[in-house]
Amino acid sequence: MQHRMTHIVIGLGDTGLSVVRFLMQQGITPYVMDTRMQPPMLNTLQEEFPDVPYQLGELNALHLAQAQQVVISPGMPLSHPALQSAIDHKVDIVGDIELFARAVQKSKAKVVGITGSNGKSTVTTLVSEILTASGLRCAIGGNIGIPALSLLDDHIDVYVLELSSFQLETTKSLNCDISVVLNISHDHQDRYPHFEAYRQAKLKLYQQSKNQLIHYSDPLVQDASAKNPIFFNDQCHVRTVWYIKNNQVWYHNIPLCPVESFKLMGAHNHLNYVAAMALAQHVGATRSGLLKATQNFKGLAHRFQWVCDQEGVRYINDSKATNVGATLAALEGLKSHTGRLILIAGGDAKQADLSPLQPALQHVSLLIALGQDGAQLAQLSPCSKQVETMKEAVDTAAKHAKQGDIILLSPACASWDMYPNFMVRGDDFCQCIEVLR
Ligand code: UMA
Ligand code: ADP
Repeated sequence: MQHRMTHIVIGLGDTGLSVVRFLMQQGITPYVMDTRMQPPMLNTLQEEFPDVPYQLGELNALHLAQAQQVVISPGMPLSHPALQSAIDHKVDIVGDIELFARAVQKSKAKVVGITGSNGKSTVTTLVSEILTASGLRCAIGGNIGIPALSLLDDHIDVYVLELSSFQLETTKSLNCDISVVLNISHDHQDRYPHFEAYRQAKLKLYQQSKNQLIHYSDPLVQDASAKNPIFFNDQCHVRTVWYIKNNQVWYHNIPLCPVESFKLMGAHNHLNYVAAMALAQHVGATRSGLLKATQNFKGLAHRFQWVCDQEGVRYINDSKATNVGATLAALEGLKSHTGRLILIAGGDAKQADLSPLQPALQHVSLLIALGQDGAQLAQLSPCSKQVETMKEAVDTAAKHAKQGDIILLSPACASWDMYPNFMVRGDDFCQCIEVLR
C-alpha cells in the first residue's frame, strides 16, 4: 500500500529515531527523510521498524508541503527551502521537544528547562542529582544526549531538560514549572543570521515557563515579559532570592553553605551551583538533598576537568569549551594562578569572531593553536605557535612548562574539523599526556 505521508520525520540520528519510536507507539507510521546518505540510525530503523519507509538525500519539498505534521531534528535548520515551502503551506512543523511537551501535559510531572550558551550540562546534571538526593524520581535528557521523548514514563516526578537553541526554535508549548537561560554568548553563528536571532531562540524558553529563574546582573538574559521572575546572582541585591554573600550561598535571608565546600572551581561554576539549587528547590528538593548533592558533585568530564599533576605541572581538560564564552570563563577562573599558563586552543570556530579572547590571552604565556581556525587564533597573541596535531600540541606544551605551570586545553572552537566530537578530542589530549609519563 502506498504511504500517505501524513507524518514526516526529518533526520535519522538519535532524535529522529526517538520520534519514530514515539509515533509508532501512537499507532502512526511516519515517513522518514534524511539528507545524509548514511544517517547514523539507519540500521537500527531497518531492524526495529522494517515497514517504516525512508528516503535519503535531497528533501522532497512536495511531500513536505502536503504533510499534516513534519517533525524535524535539531540539526536541520528551519531555513531549508523545502521547510520554508512547508511553512508557507501551513504544515505543523515541530521538533521532538514540542511532541514531548504535548505528551507531558497529560501527566502530573513537573518540568525544569535549562538553556544557555554554556553550563547547561553541568547545571542539568546537578539539578538531577539534587532531586535524586531529595528522594524524587527524576529523568534527565534533551540536548545532553538522551532524546526527551525516550524519557516519558508515568512514574517520573520531575523531568530535567537541557535545551539547545536549535530545539527551542521548534518548541512553543513546553510549560515548564521553572526554567533558566544561564547566559548568552556568541555561538552557532553558522546557523543564525545574527546574534539577536540566536538570543531570541534561547529566550523563547522563558515564555514557556510558569516561573523564570533569571541571572540578575546579566543584561542579555533579562526578559521584560517574565511573569514570575526569580532572580539569582553572585551578589546580594534587594531583588535577588538566591545569591552569594560573604562566600556563602543564601536563599532569602538563610545562609545555606560556603562556596569553598564546592568541588568545582571558578566564579562561573559557583553561579552554576546557585542556579541548580534554585531550580531544584523550586520543584521540591529538600535542604539535605541540596547540601548533600552539591558537596558531592565532582563535575562532568571534559569541562574544566583536572587530569593530573605531572612533574609539578597541572593538566586541565576543558575540551567542551567549544565557544569563546567558555574559554573566557576558564581563563577568568585561572586569573589568580601564580604560575604560567599554557593554552592549547583552536578547531572549527563555527564562523565566530575569536578576537574577544585577545585581552584574556595576555595572561597566557604560550598559546598553542591547532585545527582549521588555528591561524586566526594564533594571530591574537604574540606568544603563539601553530601545530598540526594534539600530540604536537601536548609535546610542545610539556617542553615549555616548568613546575607550578598549568597546561589547559580549552579550544574555544568545535572539534569537528579533527574529531567526531569534543569527547574524542578531550580523550586524545589525555592520552597524549599519558604517553609523556
Ligand atoms: N543532518 C543532516 N541531514 C539531516 C539531518 C541532520 O545533514 O537530514 C546533520 C545535522 O546538520 C547535524 C547532524 O546531522 O550536523 C546531527 O543532527 P541531528 O539533528 O540528527 O542530531 P541528533 O543525532 O538527533 O542529536 C541531537 C542534537 N544534535 C544537534 O543538535 C546537532 C544533540 O546535541 C542531542 O544530544 C540529541 O539530539 C538528543 O537530544 C548535540 C549538539 O551538538 C550534543 N548540540 C548542539 C550544542 O550542544 O551546541 C546544539
Ligand atoms: P553546555 O552543556 O552548555 O555546553 P557544559 O556544562 O557542558 O555546558 O560546559 C561547557 C563549557 O562551558 C565547559 O568548558 C565549561 O567549563 C564552561 N562553562 C560551564 N559553565 C559555564 C558558565 N556558567 N559560563 C561560562 N562557561 C561555562
